[in-house]
Amino acid sequence: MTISAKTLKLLFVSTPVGPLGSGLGGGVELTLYNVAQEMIRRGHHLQIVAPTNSTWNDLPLVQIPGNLQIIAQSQERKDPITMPENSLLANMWDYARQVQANYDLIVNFAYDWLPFYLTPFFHRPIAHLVSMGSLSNALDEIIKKLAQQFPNTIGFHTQTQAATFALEQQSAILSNGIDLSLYDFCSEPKQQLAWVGRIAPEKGLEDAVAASQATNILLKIMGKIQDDLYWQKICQNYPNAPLEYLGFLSTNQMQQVLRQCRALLMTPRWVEAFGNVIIESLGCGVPVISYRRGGPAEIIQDGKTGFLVEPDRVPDLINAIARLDEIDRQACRQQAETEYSLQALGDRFENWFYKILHS
Ligand code: HBI
Repeated sequence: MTISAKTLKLLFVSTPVGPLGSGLGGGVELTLYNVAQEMIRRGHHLQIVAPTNSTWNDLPLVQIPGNLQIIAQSQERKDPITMPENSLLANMWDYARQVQANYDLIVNFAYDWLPFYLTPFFHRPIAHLVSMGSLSNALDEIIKKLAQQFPNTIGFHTQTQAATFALEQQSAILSNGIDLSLYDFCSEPKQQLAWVGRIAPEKGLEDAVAASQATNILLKIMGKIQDDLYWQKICQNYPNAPLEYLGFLSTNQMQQVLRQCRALLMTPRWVEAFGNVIIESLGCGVPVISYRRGGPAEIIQDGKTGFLVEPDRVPDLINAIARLDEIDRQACRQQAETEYSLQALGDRFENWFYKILHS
């Protein structure tokens, strides 16, 4: 049988920043789950190498112990690579090394130096999904080297994100995708807005809170508090903002709140590689108002499924909120179905895997 229709034996190696199901892995956790689910549905054989205490009991996990990796976005661009003792990352990749002969392709979901460095030492091909924009010189360097040595094996979510690494080679642009059956369309929202994401400085929550205070529209905030001081400072600086913090919710709980909102506010301070919450919002028929920066600028159809505004300008967020009635909520759901379904995601990843195995 030609390889393009062959059943693949895939080994997915998780992000090392938190157990799968904890939310610490942020967007890449959701991506890993959705791609794994879709590959199994297509009949491929899959094993996921995951941190201990992972709670995904409906997917085939091998749980590996060890100390979590420091999150990359908390480090400086010139910082040396750090590895804790008894590194979970090293332990996961030692496992992958031991079992590699049982698989056609290994897929790395970690935004960390080690898996990129180890790739030439493996005798099985490794595909790398890079889940954030450029943050570290050491990581940029090893990614650039690998892109030259193994073309097509580096995948990004968006062109904008890929551009931050300035690679010579054309890379795989995979966008992202979600299980749209988990998101219920809502045509009649309440007078409320949503903000969903890890509560940390790079996500710019304070701007959404400022817009909520200025418009006096209730802002439903959902997500894990990653930086407590940052959250406390926002609460002190905007005492009159009508906020409701709901914590880190399951996908179903989150979408039950999100779907009833007039819009999702996306206020990234950095080049958001993609922005899973955007397609989750579109899946519920909820338009997205975002800074014209990174992934959101490639996803939102300005004026049709949301609004793109000048980065870091709260008054422009407020103007866009006033224009929300111009948006047809059905058009938001339609875009999600066309571009961000599990089917569309699976096609992009499967084609990427076959392309790597062909070359
Ligand atoms: N930091 N060191 C490290 N490794 C990761 O895999 C990682 C991270 N920070 C954030 C993160 N992954 C994900 O939340 C994003 O890629 C979405």
